[in-house]
Amino acid sequence: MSRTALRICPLCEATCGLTLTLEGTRVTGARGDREDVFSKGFICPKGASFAAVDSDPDRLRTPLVRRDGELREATWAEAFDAVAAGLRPVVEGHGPDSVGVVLGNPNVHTVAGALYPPVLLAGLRTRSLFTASTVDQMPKHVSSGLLFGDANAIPVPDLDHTDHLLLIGANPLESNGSLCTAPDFPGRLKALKARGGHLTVVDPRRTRTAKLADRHLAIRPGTDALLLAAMAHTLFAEDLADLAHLAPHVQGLDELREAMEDFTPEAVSEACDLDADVIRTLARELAAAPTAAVYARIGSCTVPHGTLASWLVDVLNILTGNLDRPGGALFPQAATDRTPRPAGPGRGFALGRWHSRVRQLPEAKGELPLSALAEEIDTATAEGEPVRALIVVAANPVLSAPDGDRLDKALDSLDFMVSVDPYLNETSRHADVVLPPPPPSQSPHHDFAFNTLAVRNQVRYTRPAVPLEPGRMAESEILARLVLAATGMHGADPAAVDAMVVDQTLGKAVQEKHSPVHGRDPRELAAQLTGETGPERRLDMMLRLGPYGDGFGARPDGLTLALLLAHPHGIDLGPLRPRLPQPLKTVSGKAELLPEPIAADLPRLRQALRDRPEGLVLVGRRHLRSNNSWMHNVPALTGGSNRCTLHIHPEDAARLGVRDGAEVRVKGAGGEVVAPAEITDAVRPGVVSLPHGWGHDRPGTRLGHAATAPGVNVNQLLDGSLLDPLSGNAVLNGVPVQLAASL
Ligand SMILES: Nc1nc2c(c(=O)[nH]1)N[C@H]1C(S)=C(S)[C@@H](COP(=O)(O)OP(=O)(O)OC[C@H]3O[C@@H](n4cnc5c(=O)[nH]c(N)nc54)[C@H](O)[C@@H]3O)O[C@H]1N2
Ligand SMILES: Nc1nc2c(c(=O)[nH]1)N[C@H]1C(S)=C(S)[C@@H](COP(=O)(O)OP(=O)(O)OC[C@H]3O[C@@H](n4cnc5c(=O)[nH]c(N)nc54)[C@H](O)[C@@H]3O)O[C@H]1N2
Ligand code: SF4
Ligand SMILES: [Mo]
Repeated sequence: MSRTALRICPLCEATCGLTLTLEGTRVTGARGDREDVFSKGFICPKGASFAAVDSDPDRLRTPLVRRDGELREATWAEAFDAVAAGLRPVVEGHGPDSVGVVLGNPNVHTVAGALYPPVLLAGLRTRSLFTASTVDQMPKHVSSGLLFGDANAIPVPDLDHTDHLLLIGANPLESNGSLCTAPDFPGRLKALKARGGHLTVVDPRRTRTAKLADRHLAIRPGTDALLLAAMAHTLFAEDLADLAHLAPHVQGLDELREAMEDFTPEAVSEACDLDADVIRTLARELAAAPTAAVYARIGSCTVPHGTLASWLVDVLNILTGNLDRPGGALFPQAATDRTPRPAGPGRGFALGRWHSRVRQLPEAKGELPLSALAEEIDTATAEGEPVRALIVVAANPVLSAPDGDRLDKALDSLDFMVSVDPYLNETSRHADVVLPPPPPSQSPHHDFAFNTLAVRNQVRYTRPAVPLEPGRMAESEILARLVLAATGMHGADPAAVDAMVVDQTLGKAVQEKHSPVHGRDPRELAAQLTGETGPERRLDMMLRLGPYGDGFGARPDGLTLALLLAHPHGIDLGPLRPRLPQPLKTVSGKAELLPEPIAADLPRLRQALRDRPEGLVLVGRRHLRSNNSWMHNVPALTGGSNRCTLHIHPEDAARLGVRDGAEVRVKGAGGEVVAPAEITDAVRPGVVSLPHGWGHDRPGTRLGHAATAPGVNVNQLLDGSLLDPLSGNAVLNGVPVQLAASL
């Protein structure tokens, strides 16, 4: 007999509510949940393929442990014994920094990934932390850290209310949005236009999003910071800067005006390949719109001036008075946010508190660049121990980071490696132990991360749609046991990990004057927690301490897990509201418009005014039915237009003698790949495009379908040397390449 169950989709940042159809314990279908308070029935082709993603026969069912060089099926007990035996001698013999931790993208899409990695890092005390953030959005964290004093205070565009959206280096019609959680992003953009709003898209490719726009500017890759600086310049030059309600919360306006002096529209025009008049128009329109928001993503982050571009996005929102007002860009307030402390000066944000061993690259937000992972393993220096053991959770850096071939070799040289991953793929094949989490249908879901980036405040939780299959272990228990094995407590009850976090959190909360539980007894509070599992009790605790919480009885109508469970389609908490000055945690207590590290990086941007790159540059692209490196194994999500081809403009193709469909050799600093050409004027002249996450042709993986159309690894064209210096983020777009017809 078939039944249905609700499940929030974990496959992208849009967090749509799904209604799953189940036969017994098997998911057979998925449709949008029309009653979901946020997504209201929206679903995309990926979500519609939830069943196929969930039941992929290549998903691992048992742990694997390497014996005599071979990965073999093992029991959970054997696997964790092997983890403890592999990690502890490295920690004890070489110190905690010799154990690297690599955290990948799906950690922001799972309950376990939100709750346990912080405990692992605190327990292990390693500084060798590498995450997908430094091939993605680290520039935004750094700019928010410097501007607002909090690396996680990221304003999001008020999509549903704005009159004017300037959208840069993002393609939400395919990606469904990023650092801006908005189920049905396409519908929201169409609604913006339908209410008379204006959409400008800046992208070197004429994307599906660009086609929807009122204006599309095909900028030269890597030059958005120049464009935005020239817009800021124009606002000052034409006396259009108007901070309005923001004036009391901002400092450094005069210094900023001076810093923008050189960036006239004429000065940047040639580098950006945009008319100076068009740049002026963009600035004037932004200032004139009743409300407006500038929003930028991957194409503006993964470039040499990623932090400057990210900073300028918020600078423009501030200069036009659009930050922190409805219709502009606002700070969401998630239900599991910590109890907001009273406004006032904070500790600020520091960069470079330590450095990587080999290249001396500064940490950002406690992380070292993923681009430096291979060298931190394979290069000996006098400064300290190399990374000898690796804990990889939900990451596939062999494909997602620069120079996978070098990383491949480096991983092979480790003393020990453990991967928490459902697949035996390009990265996990190097592990000594693979710990497979259950498929999403067997896991609970709550968006700890994405609710802090959502265009509407709301809260939803879904329990596992089906029980754990026999032999499966919940990912939260896998990670709790991993924490214990890594920190010398192998064999202890994994529930102790949750209990410890609850004790520490409540112990701290009762001491905070602004907390609703100030002065109470933490044991009495802990006894009130409800939930069937450790993660549920922790969610209950966070909700109750949070900004909408019941404060453990202090606000009886407030949120609790029980209340959330009584609302299976979620609870709407209203539109985004102005919050300043509360989110500011800078030392001055104000938004600091021209922080010192930014000012020190501006000479590099001035230099870029004169750069005229010759030859072709490479950019990426995402396909609607893809998700980074791990969905090419699902037949329903591959084929058709989702192919690993090299997009090239007809003029470039003619000049280089490249025929449509012919194999082309692409060379970069890190290596070369051969891919079929797809001639299209959707990409501007001088730019070629390859998608990432392909290259499934390495031996020893278990990705049967992906291997039938492996594609090539675009990141092999990179050698890891190109970084945004402030954030350590890899440069993945605007990369110089050479082309030659193959054979
Ligand atoms: N050239 C180029 N490179 C890029 C990008 C680009 O635009 N261009 N984009 C970058 C971006 S934005 C990102 S976020 C990174 C992503 O980089 P990664 O996070 O390294 O890559 P993913 O492909 O997302 O791989 C995630 C891994 O998690 C596993 N996984 C899936 N579901 C689960 C789960 O529920 N639990 C666990 N434990 N594991 C799971 C998958 O099998 C896979 O091995 O790639 C970056 N790389
Ligand atoms: N279908 C699908 N959805 C996804 C993912 C996926 O792999 N597939 N990945 C998820 C992840 S991890 C992330 S981080 C998000 C990313 O979400 P988005 O940021 O929307 O990602 P992209 O679709 O890669 O869009 C980036 C755009 O930037 C353009 N671009 C490249 N270089 C430049 C430049 O120098 N300047 C400007 N202005 N534009 C440039 C590219 O042409 C591309 O169209 O998507 C998420 N959603
Ligand atoms: S848009 Fe994202 S969250 Fe929504 S159904 Fe598609 S993949 Fe899932
Ligand atoms: Mo990402």
